[in-house]
Amino acid sequence: MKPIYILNGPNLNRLGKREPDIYGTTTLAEVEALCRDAAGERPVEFHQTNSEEKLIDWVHEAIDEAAGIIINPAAFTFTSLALLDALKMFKGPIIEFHISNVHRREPIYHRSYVSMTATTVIAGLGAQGYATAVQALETLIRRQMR
Ligand code: DHK
Repeated sequence: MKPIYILNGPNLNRLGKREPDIYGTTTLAEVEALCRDAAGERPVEFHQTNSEEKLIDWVHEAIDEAAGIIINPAAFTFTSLALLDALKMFKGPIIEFHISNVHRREPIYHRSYVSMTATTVIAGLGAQGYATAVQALETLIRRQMR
């Protein structure tokens, strides 16, 4: 069974301490455990990086290995054409995930490059929402949606 890739961008390593009024108190390690539990038998590749280059390298790895991608690009959502170009190469379903409802925040968070290629966007469910995203991705995979 091909794995799902769950990729997290900059500053998400600080989850739990970072602006808890926005991102809550769940740590990234707890998020990873949530995802693995929700995935059941489906193998999970779970990564976080503050480097745009490394995030793109993991997308390239997913292009060859993954059944689907959940990506929280964090700030790179709104800035990275390179990340958009990499994600466009992926043939399977992509869920763009944000802990917060980015559309209810400052305007700088309203225009996502990643949304131009994502199959669907989940935003505002909080960190617990990663489990929902894993379940949703499994459905997209089984329905062979892109
Ligand atoms: C996380 C970030 O780090 C921000 O740059 C985004 C996103 C929101 C989130 O809600 O997960 O704007």
